[in-house]
Amino acid sequence: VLDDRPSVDDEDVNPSVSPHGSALGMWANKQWGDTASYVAKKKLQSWYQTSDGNWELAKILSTSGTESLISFSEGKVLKVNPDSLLAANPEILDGVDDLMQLSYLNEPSVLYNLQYRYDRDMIYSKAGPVLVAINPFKKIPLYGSDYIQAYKSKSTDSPHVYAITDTAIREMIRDEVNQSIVISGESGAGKTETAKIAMQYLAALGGGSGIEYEILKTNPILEAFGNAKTSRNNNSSRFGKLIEIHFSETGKISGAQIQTFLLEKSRVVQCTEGERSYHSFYQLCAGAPPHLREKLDLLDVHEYKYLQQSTCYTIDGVDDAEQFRVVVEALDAVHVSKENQENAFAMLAAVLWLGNVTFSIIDNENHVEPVIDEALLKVAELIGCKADDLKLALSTRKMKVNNDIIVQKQTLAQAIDTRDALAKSIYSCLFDWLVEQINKSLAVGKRRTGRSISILDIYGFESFDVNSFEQFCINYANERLQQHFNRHLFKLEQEEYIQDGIDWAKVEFEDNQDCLNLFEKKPLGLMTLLDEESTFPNGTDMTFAAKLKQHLKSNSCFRGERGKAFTVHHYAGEVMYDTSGFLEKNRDLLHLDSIQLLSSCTCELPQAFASNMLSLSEKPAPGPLHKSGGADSQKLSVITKFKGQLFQLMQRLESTTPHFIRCIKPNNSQSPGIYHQGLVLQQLRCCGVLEVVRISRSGFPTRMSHQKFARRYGFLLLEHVASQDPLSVSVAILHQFDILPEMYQIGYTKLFFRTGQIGKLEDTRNRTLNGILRVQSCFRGHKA
Ligand code: AD9
Ligand code: MG
Repeated sequence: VLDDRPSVDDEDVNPSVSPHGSALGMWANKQWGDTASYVAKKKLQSWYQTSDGNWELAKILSTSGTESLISFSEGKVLKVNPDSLLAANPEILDGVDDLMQLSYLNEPSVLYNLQYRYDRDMIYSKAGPVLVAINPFKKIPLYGSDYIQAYKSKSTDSPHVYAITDTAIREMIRDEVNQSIVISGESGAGKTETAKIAMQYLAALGGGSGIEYEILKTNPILEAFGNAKTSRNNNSSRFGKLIEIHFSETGKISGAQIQTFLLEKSRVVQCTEGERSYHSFYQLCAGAPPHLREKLDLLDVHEYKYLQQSTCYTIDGVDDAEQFRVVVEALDAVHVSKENQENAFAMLAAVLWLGNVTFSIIDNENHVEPVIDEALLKVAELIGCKADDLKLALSTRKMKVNNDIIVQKQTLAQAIDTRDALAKSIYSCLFDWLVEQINKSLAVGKRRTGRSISILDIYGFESFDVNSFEQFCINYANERLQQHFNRHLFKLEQEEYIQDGIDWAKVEFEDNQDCLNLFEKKPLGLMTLLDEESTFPNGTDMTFAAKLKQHLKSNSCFRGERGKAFTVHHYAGEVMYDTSGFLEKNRDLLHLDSIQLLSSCTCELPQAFASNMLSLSEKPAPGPLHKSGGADSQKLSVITKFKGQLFQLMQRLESTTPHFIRCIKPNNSQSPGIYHQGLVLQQLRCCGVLEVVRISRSGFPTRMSHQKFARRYGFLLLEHVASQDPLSVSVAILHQFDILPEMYQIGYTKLFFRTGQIGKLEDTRNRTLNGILRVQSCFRGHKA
């Protein structure tokens, strides 16, 4: 019996030979590709989706009308609609390195291929130009000097972070162009680990001066102060990071620069059950040596209110005390003096003690004052101010009424807000200060050579049951990055089409500009409306939501929801945002009283923080806000600042050659060996891997030179072609097989096809070849 599946005997089964974006092109689809009826007719091995959403391999036994009889490996037989079946690849293609090598590139085939590899600890695969990395959640022996050597010497080319990093180094040297490695994926997918693996490779290849050691040591510091245990990841980064590593002409690392984005401040003062605040707090309490413990009057973690909000104090398998020593060693490595280290730890202690400050009611209007107790005294001591000044800053607020300054007492809720805002500011200033210290150290001896490799580890697209301002910012960032990704891959496509002179206009390409416009457009975009409402004295989350509905209702990427909610149609799916807290988080005000308090402190760090904040803020302008709002630090709104940072980031990335890594989380329990198809599929769609496919599908992903095409299919011609040049033979083949004109383009050197077209030719070719082989073997048998 002849096997009807396409055989993979000779040469390449998939003739898609483009080195880049087109790679994912052989995506089977109902428009142009291997339609269900084709699959059914040919009795191909196929994918059947079971009621739980998973795909199972099935063999088609027979098909009549709208019914196919299929059988599964365990013997079960089922009657199904052939429309529900998708073509599966021949076994010989199981676990190919690059998804572009698959003959049928439908969703179950991609899922199965990645799973096949994952089950064998091959966590890296290529999707054309993109590296897909699936988190193993266990140590796998793929790293270290032997592997680095193997990739360096090119003795292996299986997909790996090392391989993509190696390409970046080579291209940087060869083309004299800066490179970037852009890592994306959901929380817990492995971005930060992947970034570290790439840094390891860069350090090994470009090391020598010792600066590479410092660069690697920035990781434990930033992770201590910027990472926390969340429900999704025990070591979740709560900030975005771009590290730019500079190289000398000889390819040696000469320095580095780190930029961070939008640290999640709210975690310092509030924490969900099961999660933790920043690692640094727990590390300090567990690991501080006796003299420091005494100096900072450290308590046990259980005794700090900010940390008590969750009953989670430890992380399985993590020794906070040991981590503290690692962080101190790293701080030493990046030349933060012992004195400054102690100053930094004092700020951590001050934040913790601030959380323990309590208030008591002082009059019958419910005004409060902080209780002068150990907590208040410790905070004053740690930041270097008088206890009375701290008490005043926490209980009163200076207001400007006309030209007079009046002092207003605060209610309990206001006082708590003031206290928490101070704690958040101290922490985020400390974080920025640390980054500044690191940058000073890494810049030492840096010679500007203009060559660098940047690694971007930024929060991935997020869609939860309830989405707030943080998700709004994160998803906006991802929308920007996605556009960068699309444009880059599309540009590569375009270049190849233009080079070969094909009609480019026929390739329609849908990008996410509409969604970006929804965010950025002036005067009626999400961001402008948010900023506007944030400065209105009477603006509330409710009025903000109402304005959005009023002005954006006709935008196709926007949908107003009931109450305070709205939905944005992102490239990765719809997300419903709840506007609760949007205005306040966007304003992120710290009262001038608090800033003045910090600047009056005798300690170095609070002073530095205050002058930083003051330099960021403009002079309070006269306006409606100040009549009723008081003297606040008037700085840029959070979203405007974030947008500015992102624009800068995009500009920087645009001037580099990008390399993309998409991290995938195979399960939600952070466990090894579990692969949830549905979860993986959703991420492939979200992080744009399937989007690359969609882009390529809208073009002509399969391409083959005239010669190769004529050689491969010429023997199938039934009629003699007068001219034997490859182009004429190719055209004759196209005609004989009735390939519709919109399905292909003829370039100067190559033929370009829509998805799936080559499949039919391949099928005929294979059956013809099999027929010939059968005749030959009969003939041989006869002779014998
Ligand atoms: V988040 O958006 O910052 O919450 P990331 O950064 O995507 O997230 P992270 O790199 O922190 O995820 O990975 C999560 C955990 O997965 C790590 O702490 C490791 O335990 C595990 N992991 C990730 N990649 C690897 C790997 N290549 N090998 C082994 C890994 N374990
Ligand atoms: Mg991370």
